[in-house]
Amino acid sequence: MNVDLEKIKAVGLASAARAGDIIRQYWNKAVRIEKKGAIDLLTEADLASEKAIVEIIQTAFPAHTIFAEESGIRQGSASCEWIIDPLDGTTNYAHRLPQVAVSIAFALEGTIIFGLVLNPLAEELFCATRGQGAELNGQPIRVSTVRNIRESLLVTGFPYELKPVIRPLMARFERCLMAAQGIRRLGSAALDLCYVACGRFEGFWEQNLAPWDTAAGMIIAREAGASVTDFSRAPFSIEKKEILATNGLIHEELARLLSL
Ligand code: 2AM
Ligand code: CA
Repeated sequence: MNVDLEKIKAVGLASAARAGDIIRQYWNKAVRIEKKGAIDLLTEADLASEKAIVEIIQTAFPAHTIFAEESGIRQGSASCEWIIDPLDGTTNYAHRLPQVAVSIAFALEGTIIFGLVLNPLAEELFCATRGQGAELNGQPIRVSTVRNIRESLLVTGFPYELKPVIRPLMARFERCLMAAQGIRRLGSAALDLCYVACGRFEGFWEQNLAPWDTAAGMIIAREAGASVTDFSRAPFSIEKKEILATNGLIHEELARLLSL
């Protein structure tokens, strides 16, 4: 099947720009509001962002499937699918920590061929097209060249529902913490993947993510030279519950630390 990739990119970028404006507007509105009020604004920002993205994409491509976090449904032609997180890093947003993103990916017959992750507060736009590399604000990006875990800065995330996974999660965390130069926990899986892509981190792992958390970040990381697998080194797909993304050079070592 043939698609107009340039139009897909243009529409994806236009919808992200609109969503970014919305997220910034609510962010500025929330300055004088207490935390409880901030949570309502968060929900509003989340919903308004998704509504804007969906409207722009549906107007341009009425037959495409849209799979987005808040509506969570898949309808339309399965061969062309948009996978959308209108506001990744929601807890950060509620606490006014500017580590948030809009994440938009496009899949053709099940293969992601375009992805973008925009942090509208930091004004950083990551994007990638399959086979054409990855960019940050228009400049090509690559993974880091650090070769061992001892010199690596790693990033991870914790799921909302901790109880079922707390023991293996802490065991993995302990092993990696003892082995690495340092570990960060920033709260947006989409940005974590992009930070591996541009070499800020050597590796990222997390369990219990949803497809919209990883779809765009995964292609950005891969196009920047990252290895992206599950914890057992099998190729990652967005339906999987575990993700391990590294600069490639520390992949084996980190996978070994994660295997319990
Ligand atoms: P969110 O901010 O959109 O909810 C934090 O560890 C990262 O994981 C964020 O990207 C967060 O997305 C996501 N996340 C955490 N728990 C999740 C869950 N149970 N389902 C889906 N995504 C989750
Ligand atoms: Ca998310």
